[in-house]
Amino acid sequence: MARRLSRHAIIIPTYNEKENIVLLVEEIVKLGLDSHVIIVDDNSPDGTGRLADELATRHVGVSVIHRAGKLGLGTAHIAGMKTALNGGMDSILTMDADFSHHPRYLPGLLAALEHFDVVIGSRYVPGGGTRYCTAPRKALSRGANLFAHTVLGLGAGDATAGFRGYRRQVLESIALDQIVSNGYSFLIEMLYRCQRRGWSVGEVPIIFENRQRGASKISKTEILRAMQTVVRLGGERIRRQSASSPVAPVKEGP
Ligand SMILES: Nc1nc2c(ncn2[C@@H]2O[C@H](COP(=O)(O)OP(=O)(O)O)[C@@H](O)[C@H]2O)c(=O)[nH]1
Ligand SMILES: [Mg+2]
Repeated sequence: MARRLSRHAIIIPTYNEKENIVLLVEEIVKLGLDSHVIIVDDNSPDGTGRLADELATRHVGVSVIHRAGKLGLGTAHIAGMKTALNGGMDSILTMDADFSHHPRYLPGLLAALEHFDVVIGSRYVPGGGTRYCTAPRKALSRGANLFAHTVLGLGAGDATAGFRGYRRQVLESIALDQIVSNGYSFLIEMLYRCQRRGWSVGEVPIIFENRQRGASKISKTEILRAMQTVVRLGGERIRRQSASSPVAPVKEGP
């Protein structure tokens, strides 16, 4: 029987999420999971960091990492991951603060982590989907996934989702400091590195609901950077493949 994972970290990066953070964390706490919430706030001008501190005072299972300014989604995830690893957590989950990744899916993600090394809360498996998303937003997500599948050979249906769980061994196997992508391309690069290391990836269907409160931080620059990342990793992949065998394609190793 699979080992029960006893201690989980839930990392929530925040930038101007004052309308969401308290509601979200209170809802997570109510679930009564054996988990510790780590909020990574980048000195949000709207005071999210102060609200996060109040949550940490109210709940022992909540802590906050404060960073000096908007340093990006990728490094926020990494900061949370390092804290979770240092704290001895068995599994590390990541989710957005805006309820697009609803806490109701957390138990399912944790259950799936008993069978897979990495799990994704996925829009693009049977039973998954999106709600209240605009056509351009849907097209962007579909396009980014298509690009990541074709160029990087990523197997997961939803390679750009930030709703994930990793077993601690997975994160220990990846040189987090060497990940150069920040922002949204970080999510693609992480998945690429997990797949290359041979870790198993499972997907749990979720309905991704576009945020009802606060504003999205995704920008045109971020989208461009994500495309550049896929091209860079695609080049790395081709170089690895041609170096490993001139005759036949070889399965990618760690
Ligand atoms: N700490 C931190 N959090 C960020 C940053 N950029 C975005 N976020 C958070 O990351 C999550 C995803 O961002 P969001 O704007 O919802 O992106 P979208 O869902 O793709 O539109 C949210 O919880 C944001 O508050 C950042 O630079 N630093
Ligand atoms: Mg969002």
